[in-house]
Amino acid sequence: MNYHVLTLFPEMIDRAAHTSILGRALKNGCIHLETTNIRDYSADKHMRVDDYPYGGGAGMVIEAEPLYRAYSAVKNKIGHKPRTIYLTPQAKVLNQTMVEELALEEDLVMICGHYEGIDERVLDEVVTDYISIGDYVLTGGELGAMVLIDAVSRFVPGVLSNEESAQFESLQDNLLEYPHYTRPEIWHEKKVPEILLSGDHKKIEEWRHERSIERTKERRPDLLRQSMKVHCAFYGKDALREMAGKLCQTLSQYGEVIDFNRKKLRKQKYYFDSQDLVVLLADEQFEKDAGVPETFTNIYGKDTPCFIFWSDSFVHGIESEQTKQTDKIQRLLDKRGFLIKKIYPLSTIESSCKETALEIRKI
Ligand code: 9D3
Repeated sequence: MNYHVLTLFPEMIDRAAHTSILGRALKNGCIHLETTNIRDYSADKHMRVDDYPYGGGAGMVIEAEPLYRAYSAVKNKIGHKPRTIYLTPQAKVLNQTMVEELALEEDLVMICGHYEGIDERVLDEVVTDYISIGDYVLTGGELGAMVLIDAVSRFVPGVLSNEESAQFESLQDNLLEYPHYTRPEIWHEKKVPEILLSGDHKKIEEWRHERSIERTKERRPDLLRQSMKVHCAFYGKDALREMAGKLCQTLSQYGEVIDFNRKKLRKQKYYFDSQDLVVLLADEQFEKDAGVPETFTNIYGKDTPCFIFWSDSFVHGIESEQTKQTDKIQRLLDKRGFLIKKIYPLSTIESSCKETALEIRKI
């Protein structure tokens, strides 16, 4: 990942970025950072880059031309029009989904304003994304850029060690994290919860999930309303089990994998509601065996969002027989209360588990 920051105060970025985990990542080359002082591109003999606002009012406005020249230098280095973020309070507030999506870029250009703002005309030409870091007022965009760099870098391969890994995020399930404890067992007469000493991993996981929900209810009830339970149901060859497992893990810390290959599970009825997210995976085996709906006839939704990964021949099926079958199951799921969000070819799941997860989380 290459970060390019255009700012009037490059030392503010440089200092912060060369510390701790980011400092290590810069040293070992996982990330690169180049700060450009917009002032270096001033055409003025006093190196001035701002002027009074047309229409009057308090403060100064950064001129279009110096910023444009600083930007062009970076753009030429990159070789194409880059993803260019203007940090501003007049924008959508950054969240984890946006962070993970930005982490897929090779280059990120960030523009930091100071004073009242920047001439709108240059922003119109170069900015691809407007991002705020929260609903409060800062003195400039530098801390915003720093927050973005910090959050994005956690998803750049090699930045975090295995221990620090971004695999299981506290925000991944829209639930807050459970409480943590370490030695000693008793501190200020407070004992560590008994269950954590039991060694019963299943019980511990259940306990942690309950504490997560409890804590979210108390501190962030707004998150709870948006949180989803993920179920990945699959039917087909053994390879699917692995895919379903991997996707489920990427989507949710507490996701559930349902194996429809087991006859017993196929007989059981499944009821989902609108807080559930159901992902169905099926390969050609499904097409051969079941005659279409048999396998997924026992699932019932209630405005339940649903993603389907279908064997590629189904998705791209030109032969009318296949299209008919896809239609049939689509109608069936629709009647059952599922909202089919998207149907993907199964092959895309393997190559891009991560991108797929992001796509799914956009709903
Ligand atoms: C005092 C001037 N304000 C008028 C009410 C407008 C204003 C301009 C520039 C307010 C703050 C700033 C500087 N802030 C940022 O550049 C900024 C920011 C922020 O202030 N809050 C949240 N996210 C961001 S990202 C960049």
